[in-house]
Amino acid sequence: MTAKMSNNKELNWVEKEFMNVDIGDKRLGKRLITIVKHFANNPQAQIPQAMESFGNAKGAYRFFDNKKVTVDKIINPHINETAKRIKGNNIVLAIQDTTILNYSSHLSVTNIGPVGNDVNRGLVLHPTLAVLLNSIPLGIIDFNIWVRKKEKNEKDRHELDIKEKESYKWLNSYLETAELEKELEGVHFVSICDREGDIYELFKEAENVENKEKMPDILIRAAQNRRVEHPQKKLWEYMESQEIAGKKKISVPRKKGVLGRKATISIRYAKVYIKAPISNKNIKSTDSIKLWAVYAKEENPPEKVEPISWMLLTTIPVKNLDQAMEKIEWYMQRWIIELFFKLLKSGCRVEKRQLKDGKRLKNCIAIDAIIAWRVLFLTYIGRAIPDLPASVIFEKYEWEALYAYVNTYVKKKKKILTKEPLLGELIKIIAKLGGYLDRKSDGPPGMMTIWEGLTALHYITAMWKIFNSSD
Ligand SMILES: [Mn+2]
Repeated sequence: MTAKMSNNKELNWVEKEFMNVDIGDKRLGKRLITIVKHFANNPQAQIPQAMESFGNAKGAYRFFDNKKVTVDKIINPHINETAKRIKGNNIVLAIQDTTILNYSSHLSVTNIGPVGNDVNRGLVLHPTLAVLLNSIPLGIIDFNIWVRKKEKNEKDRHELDIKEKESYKWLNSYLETAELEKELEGVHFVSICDREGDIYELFKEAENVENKEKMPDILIRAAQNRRVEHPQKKLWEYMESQEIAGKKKISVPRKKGVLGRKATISIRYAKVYIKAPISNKNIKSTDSIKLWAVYAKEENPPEKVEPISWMLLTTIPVKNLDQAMEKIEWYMQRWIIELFFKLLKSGCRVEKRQLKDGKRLKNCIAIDAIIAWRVLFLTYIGRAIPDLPASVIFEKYEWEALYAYVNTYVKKKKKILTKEPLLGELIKIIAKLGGYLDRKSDGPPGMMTIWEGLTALHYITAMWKIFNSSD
């Protein structure tokens, strides 16, 4: 970046997002903003290329290695800004999940640990995203990344307190979400977990009982056929015995080589009393926990397709078919966090980061996570509220530059932009720069085309600023 460009008075989103950064040293805060800006402009690139100069690249490496720099200090300004974005909303989904970052192919990386099997080494990442009911991801509200210790054997694991187990991550995210809820009046969170989050201790924490402070609700896909206080004795048997309340058509998103499709599901729901597991000696409670179960099952799946069969458990009362369907829709929003992981891996290529130490990698991944969130945010806000004025998200010089480029270079017309464009329109043009074709049959632009388009926008804007700089 030239001196001229950094003198520009208009703040871009990075400066706003990191307005209150505090790493204990002003220069480190400034350095962080420089790194985020460069990563945002060229997310696919390796550090030396993204940083655009040898000095900046060296600065980035020093930053990642600095003792004062931690993942929390990098991510906290973003969490605070996310909290501001959450304010004013009523129900917000707090979607948590785990992904493994595999660094086995990088030899001699220090401070990483076992992942998956005995051969693979890497880091474990467990973030929580705040997502609105219309799918807009407002940001990260909790972010944990760690080195896994060698797993204890199955028998010893049973003896452990939940706090000693890796599965505590689900509870930890839930409790952090509860803390945030206290700070945000009028906001209510629903913590969403996949099957791995089917943990009795989490139910206990979230349970609604009298004389207990209202906590965030949970919506979890069950994995275990738990004992229940009903004649059928087990959760699945109990729910199978319920009458089908109705059938609905849902869209199943595309997944690893399997195309997206429409599926008809039958829906059952019921109040359920879950018994405490007997195998765990650390759980003393003998009382059952009251939850609601929503059981969605695909009755006639197409051939060679894994049929949908979701057993959802929630603390939210489900008393009719609409409420049951609503919980299924909320659970399906969990897909957003899978997209977030995809952006981190194929967009930011976090597993290709050439850093020789786990601590440095963690700091770098915290930045990549904010970049990935931003692209996801633009993708969904462009779809959900396309009629917003563009200035809500973009700076004036960005759309001026974009329109000047598209009108004179792409369309070969000297049309001058007279008024501010709408957000949806602007995002579509950005996506076109990234290869989006915008044919009648195409859906709204996807995150990867927006991602590519943003990189192009950066170069267009940089040139525009050079030619229009007044000093
Ligand atoms: Mn998972």
